[in-house]
Amino acid sequence: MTKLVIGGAQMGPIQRADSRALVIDRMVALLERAAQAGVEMLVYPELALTTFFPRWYMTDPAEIDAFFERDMPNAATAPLFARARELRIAISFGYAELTPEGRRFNTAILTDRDGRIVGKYRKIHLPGHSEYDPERSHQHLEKRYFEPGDLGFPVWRNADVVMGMAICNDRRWPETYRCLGLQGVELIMIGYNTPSVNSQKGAEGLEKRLFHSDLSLQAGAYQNATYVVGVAKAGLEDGHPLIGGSIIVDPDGTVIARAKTEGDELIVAPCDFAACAFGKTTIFDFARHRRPEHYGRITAQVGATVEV
Ligand code: CDV
Repeated sequence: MTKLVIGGAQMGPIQRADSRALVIDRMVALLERAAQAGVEMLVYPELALTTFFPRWYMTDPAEIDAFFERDMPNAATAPLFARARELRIAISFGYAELTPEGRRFNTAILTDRDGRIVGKYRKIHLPGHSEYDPERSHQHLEKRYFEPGDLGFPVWRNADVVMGMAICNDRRWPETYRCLGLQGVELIMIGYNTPSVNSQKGAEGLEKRLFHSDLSLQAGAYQNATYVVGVAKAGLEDGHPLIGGSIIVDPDGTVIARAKTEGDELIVAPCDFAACAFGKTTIFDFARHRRPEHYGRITAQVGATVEV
């Protein structure tokens, strides 16, 4: 069974005025550190190339378009792909995707160790709202700038490991992990941008937000007997704080690496994918224990209904 050294490249804040070139320099610096640490698969955050722009209410199409990538790789990201290929490190990172048809997605890509894109995921659980909301302490306009992903939850065999991706809010939904778990996933990579304060509940601050993040990532790993890597964009971005708390979780649900800062920081864990087998063949042996005849509501129904 495969062993792979996994890295999480947590990124500190990216300000609205920061250029793509500046961000790519930081991503390459993290890649170099990862190479020194023997990392073979490196995971970057959601929307890694820009500030978390859904906090801004914008109406000017040109202003919005400036946050989106039309091609991947492109001129700005080519140095990252080239260096990853030289160092033989597979990478995944998130970005805002504008398709040739004019569709917009919150996307993550996965490369193999030769720098070729082998996987793409488009965020399915888009949080927030689509119009300016004066009731919130800050805006979260993902429903304005993106449409829900249309690629489902695919997996890829990469470096001999079954890998899947999800993005930020997806990590709070058990459906995400189970769709990947049903395909035998062994490594789930999840970038995130999570504000340190709940925009609709000011009393919910950093400590509780980190707790919910850990809780979600650890439960998803344990209940599907898979490694999970959660990687933050963190710190004070455009005056708005984002949680850090990047972690790597083993298939037993235990945190085996954790970021200590809210800046650019590498976390590393050597992962033995043989460790996925125990859970997958015992308590979470889906073929023996699942009862899908009782799970119809999960796909037939969206909102909760009280029928008693
Ligand atoms: N980028 C995100 O998806 N952020 C959400 C916010 C709404 C809290 C998250 O689930 O972390």
